[in-house]
Amino acid sequence: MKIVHFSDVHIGVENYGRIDPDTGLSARLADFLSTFDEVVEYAIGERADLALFTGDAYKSRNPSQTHQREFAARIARLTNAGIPVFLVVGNHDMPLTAGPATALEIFDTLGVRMVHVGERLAARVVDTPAGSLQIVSVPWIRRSHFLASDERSGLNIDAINALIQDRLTEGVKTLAESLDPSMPAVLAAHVTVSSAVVGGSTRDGVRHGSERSMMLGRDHVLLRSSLARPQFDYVALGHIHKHQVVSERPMMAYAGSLERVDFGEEGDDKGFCVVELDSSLPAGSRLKSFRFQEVNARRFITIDVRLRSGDLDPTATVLEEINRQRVEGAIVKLGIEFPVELQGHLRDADIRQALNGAFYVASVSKTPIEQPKSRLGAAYSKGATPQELLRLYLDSKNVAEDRAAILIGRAEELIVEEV
Ligand SMILES: [Mn+2]
Repeated sequence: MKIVHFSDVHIGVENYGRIDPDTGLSARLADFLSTFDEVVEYAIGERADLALFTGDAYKSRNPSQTHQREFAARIARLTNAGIPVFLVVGNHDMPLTAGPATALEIFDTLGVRMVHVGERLAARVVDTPAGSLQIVSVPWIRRSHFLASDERSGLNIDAINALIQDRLTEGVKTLAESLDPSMPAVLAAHVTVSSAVVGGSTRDGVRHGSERSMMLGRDHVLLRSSLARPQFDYVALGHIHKHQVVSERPMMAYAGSLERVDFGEEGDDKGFCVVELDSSLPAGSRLKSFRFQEVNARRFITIDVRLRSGDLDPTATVLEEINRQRVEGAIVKLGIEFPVELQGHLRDADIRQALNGAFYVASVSKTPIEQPKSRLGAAYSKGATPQELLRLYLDSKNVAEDRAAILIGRAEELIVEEV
């Protein structure tokens, strides 16, 4: 049984893109739809038995009609090819209050054949071309939906989250134990798992990801052990945009988002998971293969150039750095740091031209940097000891040698005390 697990499609994210004057649509919409198309084409081409979506179809909980049409068109391509689809409701698909519809329940309302919506914590059996599969769904949980107001009264957010975490853990355990061990079973959840790396990583190692900026408030977090029940042959996760395998027994993975939302995801691979189960094996051991299939997501590139004083052609140095990167078709951020003496020596038109092939130039920043003015500065940057720095300072102030010796002696006492 072949399962294509994808997640966090987020149709409607339109930053870093221009509006096409002919269609009135953002050029970024085409990006998000085209990676989604890659998933659909893969599933059809490889004759997948199930397309499993772990939440966040849209950016907005009130997606535009265009966004809904494009999402539905791709779901229809899957089902028309005979591939059943399971959709877990994510936080972006869900209204803030309990009354309004979720962005996905229209499929249930219309009774669309072969489309199943996991809008609550529940287990159900889905028929696939390779036989039946049990799916336990854990949609996003909103405090106000999940707990009655009297249960929440008097509790702070941490206590409410703890209650939700306990309930979900207990609920998953009960559902897992109720499963038929003779039939394959997967868990499909839109949730943060405590050991997951939340952010993407940039080249400088700073972690900050779009999922963090797209998540509002403080959310409940489940322990890996809450989901890693032995009854599951695979645990499909959504919500965190960075693809990652959270555990291997049972195999538990975030598919990750299909497109990068911001520069925090510059270094992250984007794609979806392909999971094969062998239904003939015993419960919890049916995973035959797992792999990550990359998609052709729009690239984000940060170019940092630090010019040195005495550079005779700083523009050429910047262009060289730009040309070393693959800016063609990318969303680019350029940062130039230059010594103040080079102020006014950069040819902006040439730099703009070098960025012409980029899909979108997010920013070009030019920051003048002060040069070290004294010997102190030069020594400091070399990692001199505090004693050496003090010696330099006293020399620069022309302090008499005998007085300098006393001051250095006192300083050493203080430094030793501090250490
Ligand atoms: Mn989410």
